[in-house]
Amino acid sequence: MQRQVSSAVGKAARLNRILKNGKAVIFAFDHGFEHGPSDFQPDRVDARTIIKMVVEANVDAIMMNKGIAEATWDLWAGKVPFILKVTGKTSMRPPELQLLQYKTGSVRDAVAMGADGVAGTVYWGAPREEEMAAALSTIISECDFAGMPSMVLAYPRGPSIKNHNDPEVVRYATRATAELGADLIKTHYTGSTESFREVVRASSVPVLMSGGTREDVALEFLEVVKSVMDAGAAGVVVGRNIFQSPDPVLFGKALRSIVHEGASPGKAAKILAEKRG
Ligand code: FBP
Repeated sequence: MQRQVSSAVGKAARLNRILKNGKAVIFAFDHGFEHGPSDFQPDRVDARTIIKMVVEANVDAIMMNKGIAEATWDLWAGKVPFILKVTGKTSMRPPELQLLQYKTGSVRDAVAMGADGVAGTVYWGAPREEEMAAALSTIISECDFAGMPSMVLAYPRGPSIKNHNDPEVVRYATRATAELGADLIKTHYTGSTESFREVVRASSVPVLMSGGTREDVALEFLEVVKSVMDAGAAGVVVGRNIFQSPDPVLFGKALRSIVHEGASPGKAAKILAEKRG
């Protein structure tokens, strides 16, 4: 085996903490910033309530902003890998600025916090795409230097994007992200196993599916998760479908059964009916 320099070792060690046998269920928890506290049920608006649940569900990593990570560190540190989100935007901004993410943290913060990864969003196709792509390019370089995995949320979004689930635009967005040098890519479902397989094939690095708004019928979401896993995805990055579900602990476990054990959606759905003591 060839000797590796320290930053390559650091990146491999951290990536192996996030991806177990190359797969992961990552919990996305940046909604308090991107959408506001109205995304959370009233009895779950305290971030600690949800973090406790997803730690119990044994998710493979949690992606969140700096302040929430600092306020909850005692619940997850040393138990669940942490990915620091370093870009964002609020939904309060004027409509013409909704397609722009700005910097909310740094790779230095991630190193200081013992993070296992850094995440940021690019809206491919947005009028100010170049600012977001340039910011992510710098973040990726800093991550490479620090031995820190980078995960890019590759979202096609802009005036010429009619449908952000269109297989061809998703495939273009993920390929452009891979060309920037991201280690992990999070993107939208394209509607079928066959089309998502083409997204995975064109991306060269692990691709994970982004959850989206909560499906009322849990089985339908679990079927989508199975579809992307069959397409060769490395897993899922899910927020609302977990934290808005009747039982986030069981929902997290159901997702893990598909991603890590290849369970059928029907078998995973049975987990949701289990009673917890
Ligand atoms: P969800 O699974 O809840 O969609 O979370 C994934 C995510 O990318 C979050 O990280 C982010 O806050 C949100 O979706 C963005 O949603 P949108 O921009 O579509 O409102």
